Amino acid sequence: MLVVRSDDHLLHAPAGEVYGGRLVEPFERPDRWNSIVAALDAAGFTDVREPEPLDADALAAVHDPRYVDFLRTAWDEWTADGYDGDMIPTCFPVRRMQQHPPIDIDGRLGYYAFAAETSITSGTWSAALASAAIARTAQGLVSRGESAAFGLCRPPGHHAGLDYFGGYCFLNNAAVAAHGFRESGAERVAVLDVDFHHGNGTQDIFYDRGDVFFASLHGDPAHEFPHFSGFADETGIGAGTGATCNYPLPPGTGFIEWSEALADACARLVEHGAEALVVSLGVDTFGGDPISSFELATDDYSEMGRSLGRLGLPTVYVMEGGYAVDAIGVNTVNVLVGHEETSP
Ligand code: FKS
Ligand code: ZN
Repeated sequence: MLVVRSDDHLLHAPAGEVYGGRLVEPFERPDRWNSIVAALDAAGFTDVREPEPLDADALAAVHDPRYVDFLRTAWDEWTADGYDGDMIPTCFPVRRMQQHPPIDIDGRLGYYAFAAETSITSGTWSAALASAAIARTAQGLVSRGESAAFGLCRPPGHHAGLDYFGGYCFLNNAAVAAHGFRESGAERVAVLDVDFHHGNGTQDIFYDRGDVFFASLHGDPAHEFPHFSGFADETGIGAGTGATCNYPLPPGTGFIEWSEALADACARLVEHGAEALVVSLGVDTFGGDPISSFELATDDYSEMGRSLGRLGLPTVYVMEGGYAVDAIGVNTVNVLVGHEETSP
């Protein structure tokens, strides 16, 4: 399987993450990438590509252009205001407040954020842009005939919505790939999100579209981040009615129960007539993950990959979460190897 990756991820390295009332070392940090690259190298994934620059309309298709402009200029505006720390949102437009982006950068930061654990730094825009370009490049390679490709995206993307960031995500890499498949001629596309956390951003972007089916298996939002999205009764609206499918699962979920949900999601995406597949691949479902509560084991990821490969669809994997840094490499690679074992 082809791998697309870039050193530009290093440009996004926030100093801290607001967690438990403290500023801690971010869970989503650059050495995650190294763990995955080491495991890819060890497993012989030697066909490695750099991302091609993203065409101008690729982001506008899945994000509000004003939000993209905000991300592009945020750091310069922040430093022009005299701040020298990372950008951490602190004031949000909740119920009954005005839903308009103000002029002040501190206000716009809160307006475009849905959570405060995620900082914007001097290099965040460049890293996020490279990450989206990785997803788009991987999709392009698959649309031109590769059966599958892995985009080692960092920062991740599935929490980034039409016009908001949070949950370590800025640009929605999976959405860029899914829309790319549509542009390249697939009539119907599926995004399958196996990260521990609900892919609220991807759901948001495609909620009213019938051409992109979205299914997510995740920790029940009654107990887990992102807290306000990912319940079973969220099923799409308008033309997208029935094209969103959520599987909230309880803390402690192991591979047997998880696999039942996966089988259902796979049946649904096949029923939907998907011609191409984007997998939001997070491995924070691992039992040893420090911020999640599922109990998957390293071998389970091989079986997961075999199930996904059996779908026989042109497939782009985009990296999402996973924080047990020593294990995320082998867990990720096991999915890709499993896929190759069963895909035609
Ligand atoms: C736990 C606090 C959780 C934020 C978790 C963000 C998860 C991000 C992710 C992504 F794939 F996007 F990276 N804080 N008590 O893993 O879904
Ligand atoms: Zn996650």
